[in-house]
Amino acid sequence: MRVVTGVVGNDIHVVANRLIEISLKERDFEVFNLGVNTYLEEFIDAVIETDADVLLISSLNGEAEGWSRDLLFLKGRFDLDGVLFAIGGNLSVGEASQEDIIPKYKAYGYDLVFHQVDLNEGLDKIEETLKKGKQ
Ligand code: B12
Repeated sequence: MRVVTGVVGNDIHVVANRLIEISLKERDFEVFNLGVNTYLEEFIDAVIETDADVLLISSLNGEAEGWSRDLLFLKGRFDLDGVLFAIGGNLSVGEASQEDIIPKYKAYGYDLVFHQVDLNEGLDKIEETLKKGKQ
């Protein structure tokens, strides 16, 4: 399975990004890591070019909330129905509950949303969803 990953927007928190790459490789994913400071359009280009099964975006400083508003528009322009869209990290600027954050990001077009969730718990859920097939 192929995964495109990276940190969205002008976010330079790199440590999680490195850990995610290592953890995905340990789980036998083929990883295309775009690193920090990556714009949504670049993620979509990479998903198309690599024919990825999963797009896994991180946001640590909370900027994802702004950038993600274009996701549905970009998904509408390309045939990305088979791709699993996941996002995780700190998904708000300041404090916010999972009850507020999860529906908001699902409305942006993500299939799986992990706000302040342990990385391995999230990766387990991604693998489980891929096994079951995206609904
Ligand atoms: C180190 C650090 C920095 C360093 C970054 C150095 C670097 N190049 O990486 C420096 C000092 C540069 C920095 C700058 C800033 N930072 Co900073 N930083 C941190 C700090 C202390 C640690 C981050 C870290 O590396 N943690 C270790 C990794 C392993 O953990 P993690 O990042 O949390 O990632 C884990 C999870 O989030 C999760 N995860 C991440 N992505 C995904 C995806 C999925 C799918 C899943 C399931 C899980 C998952 O798994 C990861 C691994 O366990 C945190 C506070 C903290 N204690 O967490 C603040 C923090 C992230 N920073 C913060 C802020 C605000 C900033 C600045 C805006 C500060 C400023 N005013 O300038 C700038 C932003 C710069 C930018 N353009 O992005 C805030 C963000 C708050 C928010 N979201 O509302 C935090 C939380 C501090 C705080 N409490 O206010 N920062």
